[in-house]
Formats: sequence, C-alpha cells, structure tokens
Amino acid sequence: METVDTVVWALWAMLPAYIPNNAAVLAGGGRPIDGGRTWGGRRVLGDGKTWRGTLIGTAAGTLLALGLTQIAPSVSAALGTDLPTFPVRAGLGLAFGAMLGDIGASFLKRRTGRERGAAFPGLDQLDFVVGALLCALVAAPSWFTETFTLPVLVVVVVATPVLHIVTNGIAYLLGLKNEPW
Ligand code: CTP
Ligand code: K
Ligand code: MG
Repeated sequence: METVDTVVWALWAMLPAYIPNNAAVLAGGGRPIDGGRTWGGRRVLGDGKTWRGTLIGTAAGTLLALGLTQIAPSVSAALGTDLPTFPVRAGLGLAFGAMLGDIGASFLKRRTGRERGAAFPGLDQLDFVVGALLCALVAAPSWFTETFTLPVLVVVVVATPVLHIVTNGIAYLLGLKNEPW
C-alpha cells in the first residue's frame, strides 16, 4: 500500500475511537462512575468520568462505525483507495475501549496524586488508543489483525497524539473543555 493510502486507512479505521471522548466532553455530566468513592485518600476516578459521558461516547463511536460501514464503498471509490468496514463488534470494541482507556488513565492520574483536569503527557494522548485497540482485538480478533497491520499501527501511534492535541486545543478555544489536553 502507498503511504498516503495507509494513512487514510489508519485514520478511517480509528474514527470510531476518536469520536467517543469528544462526545463525552459534550454530553458528560451527572453521576460519576466512582460514586464519589475514594481510595488512599483520593477519588477512585473523579468527577470527570461519568456514566452519561461513557454511555453516550460509546454509543456515538459505535453509531459512527455503522455509518462509516455504509458509506465505505462509495468513499473508497471516490478516493480511489481501500477503506475498512466495521462489524458491529469492532465498532463497539473501538468505541468502548476508547472510553475505557481514558477511564484507566484517570485511575492512574488519581493514584499519582494528579487532580481532575491535570495533564499527564503521553498518557493523555495515547490512553484511548491503547484501550480502543486492545478492546477491538478482544471483540473482533480476525477483523483486528486484517485491519491493523504493522504499518497501520505505526501510523496510528504517530498521528493520534497530533490529532489529539489539535482537537483538544480547538475544544478548549471554543470553551468546550477546561484544559487544552
Ligand atoms: N467526560 C465524562 N465521562 C467520561 C469522560 C469524559 O462525562 N467517561 C466528560 C466530563 O465532563 C469531563 C470532560 O468530559 O470533565 C473532559 O474529559 P477529560 O478531559 O477526560 O476529564 P477531566 O475532567 O480532565 O478529568 P481527568 O483528570 O480524570 O481526565
Ligand atoms: K482524558
Ligand atoms: Mg481533561
């Protein structure tokens, strides 16, 4: 595959994992998942991880995967390149995994004394990628190995932090997010 085709394939394949955290920012609020509980004197997860945000984020990513699957043939033809489709389990794995990775990162942030909203460079940009890929691997193993070949994984790991910084910077400037990370 040409490099540009690999990049397009990788970004398309990751779209159901990119949307959930942004949807959670827009839709979040309400009861925190940890119910206010603490561990070692600090919140288990914190007020930034809510049931509503997680549910709506997961639903948004899963629905996007279904939509992308519908339009993949025509977009592929228009761009003159191949694009992956998403079995339901793959979309759900990517979307829920993205939320789970972000939740896991908050758990680690609280354990290392970081308050809600504190930055954790590296983890902030890749937590949801690791979560999404691992969950997709478990939920749809054969789809995963066909879709995420080594070159695709390399593109994902390099391009995602850049996209993450740009989208969160925009969300911050628009007043949607309290911090630009
Ligand atoms: N959000 C949510 N549920 C989630 C993830 C995010 O409701 N599972 C919403 C919350 O309103 C959160 C906002 O999206 O404040 C921004 O998400 P994020 O930056 O991940 O959370 P923080 O508030 O910065 O908290 P943390 O330090 O734990 O990451
Ligand atoms: K986060
Ligand atoms: Mg934050």
